[in-house]
Amino acid sequence: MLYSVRMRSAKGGPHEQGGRHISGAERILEEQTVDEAVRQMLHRARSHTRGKADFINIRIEAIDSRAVRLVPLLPMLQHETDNIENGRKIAKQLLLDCGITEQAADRAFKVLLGLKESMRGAVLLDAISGERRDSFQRRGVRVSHMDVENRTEFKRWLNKQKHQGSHVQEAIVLAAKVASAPGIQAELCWSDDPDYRTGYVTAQGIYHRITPMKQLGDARGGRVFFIRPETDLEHVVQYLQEQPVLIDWKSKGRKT
Ligand code: WAQ
Ligand code: MG
Repeated sequence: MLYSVRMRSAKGGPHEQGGRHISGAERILEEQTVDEAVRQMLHRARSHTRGKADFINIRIEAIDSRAVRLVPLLPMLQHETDNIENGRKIAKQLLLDCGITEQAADRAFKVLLGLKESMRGAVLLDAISGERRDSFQRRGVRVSHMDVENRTEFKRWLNKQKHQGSHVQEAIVLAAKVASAPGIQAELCWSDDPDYRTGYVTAQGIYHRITPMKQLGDARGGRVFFIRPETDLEHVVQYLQEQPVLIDWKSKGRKT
């Protein structure tokens, strides 16, 4: 038996009552490590750069380990440039190169740049028409039930690759799950944390880190998942939200 441990926190009351989202985190763990994970999540909710949460929800659920799908980690590439405009240009080009239409790519930037407040989840856009496909409105589709195997070792390995910090650790896990979902063609993301300027595009099985993607001090970020037109929406949403996934980061013979 494994346990799914999930946290979401907000300020100004619960999310459902209009509280502003502060942070979220999740793990898939063996029973004996659940307590420590809960403690870390509480700390995170109370000391986040987006503010101190006054609503914290932690949910713990048992899951059958046989239901967990193992998914490989994506190879990473790094793109650095001197300004935001160029960062976004690189991101757009990567999207076009993998078959997203210009219309859909432009729409994605427009949606993310037009947000007055961050969403908790992601926007699903049609990779061809650019039309929004999910019906989650201001909340978006929340990807959940994912983690990485041997997290401590994974962090050490990432640090050695010069990919430091919790943002990249978490983003790469989410991106690997998203990339494994049926019908997803690409992802565009930048953080809603005001002090974090790196964003990414996942396309053709590669995680492209891009710096900078936004202004320092800006607390608006977001995610867009591009889906192929013929995709069964219900199926992909169910996979993103509920399928337990563990990232098997050693599968390509990576050495630690
Ligand atoms: N499912 C769907 N969308 C999510 C989720 C989720 N579980 N978590 C966050 N989002 C959306 C939501 O709209 C947030 O406002 C937005 O993504 C940004 O979330 O390589 O830190 O957690 O250095 O602030 C990317 C670069 C960092 C990492 C991304 O995102 C790197 C980041 P954040
Ligand atoms: Mg954030």
